[in-house]
Amino acid sequence: MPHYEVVIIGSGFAGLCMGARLKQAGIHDFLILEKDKEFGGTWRVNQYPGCACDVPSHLYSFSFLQNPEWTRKYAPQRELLAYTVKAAQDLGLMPHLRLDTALLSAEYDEAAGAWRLHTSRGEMIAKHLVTGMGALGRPKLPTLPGLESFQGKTFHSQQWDHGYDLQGKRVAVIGTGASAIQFVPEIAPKLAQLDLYQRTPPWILPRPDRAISKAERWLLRHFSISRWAYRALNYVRNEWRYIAFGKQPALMRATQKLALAYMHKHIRDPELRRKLTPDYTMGCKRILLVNDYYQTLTRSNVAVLGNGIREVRAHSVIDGDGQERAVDAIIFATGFDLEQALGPLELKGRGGLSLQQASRDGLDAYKGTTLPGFPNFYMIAGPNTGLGHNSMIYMIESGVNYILQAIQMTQLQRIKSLEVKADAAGEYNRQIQQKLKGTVWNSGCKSWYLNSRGKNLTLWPGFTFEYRRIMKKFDADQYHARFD
Ligand code: N01
Repeated sequence: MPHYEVVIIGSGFAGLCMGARLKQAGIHDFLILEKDKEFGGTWRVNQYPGCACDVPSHLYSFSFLQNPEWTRKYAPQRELLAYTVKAAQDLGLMPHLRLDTALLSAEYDEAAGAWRLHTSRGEMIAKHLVTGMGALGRPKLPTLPGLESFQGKTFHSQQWDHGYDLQGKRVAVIGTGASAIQFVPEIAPKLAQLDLYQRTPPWILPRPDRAISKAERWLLRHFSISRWAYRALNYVRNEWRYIAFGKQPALMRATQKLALAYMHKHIRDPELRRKLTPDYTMGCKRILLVNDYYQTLTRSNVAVLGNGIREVRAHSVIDGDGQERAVDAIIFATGFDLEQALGPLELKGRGGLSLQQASRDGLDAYKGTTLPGFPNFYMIAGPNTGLGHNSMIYMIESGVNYILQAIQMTQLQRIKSLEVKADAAGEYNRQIQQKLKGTVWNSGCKSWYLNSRGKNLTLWPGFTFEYRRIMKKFDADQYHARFD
C-alpha cells in the first residue's frame, strides 16, 4: 500500500500553500488529493457571472508568490483561478496533485502512528493528514413547499449551469448574500423578469475597485519593495477595521450612515428603500462591496420580494403575499452548510472516536488546527479562523507555518504521534468564546457565522496579526508526544 509522509485534502489556496511550504522545507513525500477532476478550490468551483474577490488581490495571494500582473484591484474569478494554476506550476506542485481522488474515510492506526486512508482510487497510508477543504464547499439548499414539483431549471450559485441560456427568461433568485449581489447585476439585463427573494437586507458599500494601470504593473513587476509596500497598505487598510468589528461595534454607526447615503443615492422609491434597509448592526453579517447592485434593483424587470416564498408550483412561485409569479428558473444563492463543511468525511481518531462524535457541539479545535483524539491530524483554516475583515490567505499562511513546524518536529525527534491535550483545546475555546462575546458578530443577528445552536465556530475574534503570533511557534508543551 502506498505510504506518504503527508497527505493533504483539497487543492485550493490552503492545500497549495501547505504543499508549497513542505517543498520549501525539503519535504517532498506528500500528496494533495482533490475530489474533482480539476484543481483550484473555491475559485474554480464558483464560476457564476460577476464572481470576483471582495478582498484586494495584491493581498489575497501568497506572500511568497506575489503577483504583479493583477489587472484590477479586486480580481475577477478567472484571474484568481489562473493565479492558482500558475502557483501550482511554479511551486512544483503538479506532480503531487491527485485529481478525481476523493477521501472517503480515514482511521488512525495507533500501532503504526499513521492514518489509513480510503479514497475513491484505493487505499494509502499517511503519517500526517492535513485538511484544506475550506468551509464554504457544500451548497445549502432551502426546503420550500412544492419545490419537487417545479418543472423549470434550478441550480445553486456555486454550481452555475453556463449551458442554460438565461436570455429572455423569468428567473427567481433566492438569497441576497455575497454571491447574489455579484451575479444579479450581471444577469438582470438579459432576463425578461428577475424576482429577487430577500430574507434579510445586507449592508452594502461601494467596492473601491479600479484597473491597475500598465505603469503600476511595471512598477510592481520590477520592484519587490513596491509589491510589499502595496500589500502592506492593503493589509493595514483592512486590519484596522477589526477595532469596529471586534472591540467597538458602536463605531459601525458612522459607516452605516455612509452605507445608507449610498443606498439613498441610487434608490429613490421610499418603499424599496425601506425593504433594503438592514435592522441589525453593520458587520454582524458580511458587509458586501458592490457598485452596481442597487442600480440593478431599480430596473423595471426586477422585483425585490421581502415576504418569503409560500409555495413552489410546476411553473411558478407563490410569494409570501400569495401572489403567483411565473418563472422559468430558480437560482439558489442561499450559501453554504458550514456544519457539514467536512462533509461525509468519516474520520476515526484514536480508539475509533469519530469526527461526528467529537464535533457534537461543533469542533473544539486548538488554534483552529488540531483536535484532541486525532493525532497527526491538522486542519488549515479550521474552526474560528474565518474573517470578516481581512484576507484569508494571511490566516492560511499562519496555520500552515504552525503545521509545518509540527511535522518537522516529529521528523527531527522521531515522534510517532502528536496529539493536542484535551484541556489545552478546552481552555483555548473557552477563551475564544469569551472574546467573541463583545464582537459585532455575536450582536444578535442570524448569520452563517453562528451554528444552529447560536455558537460562533467560524470567526477569529482578534486582529489577524494576533493569530499569526500564536501560530508563529509550535507549542509542543500543549501536545502529547508518543515515541516508538
Ligand atoms: O451565501 P450567504 P453566499 N430562504 O450565506 C439567504 C463568501 N463569498 O454564497 O441573510 C430564503 O452569504 C440568506 O438570507 P439570510 C463570503 O464569505 C466571498 O452569498 O440568512 N433565503 C442570504 O441572503 C460569503 O459570506 C466572495 O436571512 C435564504 C443568502 O441566502 C460566503 O461566501 C464572494 C435561505 C445566503 O447568503 C457565502 O456567500 C461570494 C432560505 N431558506 C461569496 N437560506 C468574495 O468576494 C439562505 N438564504 C470573497
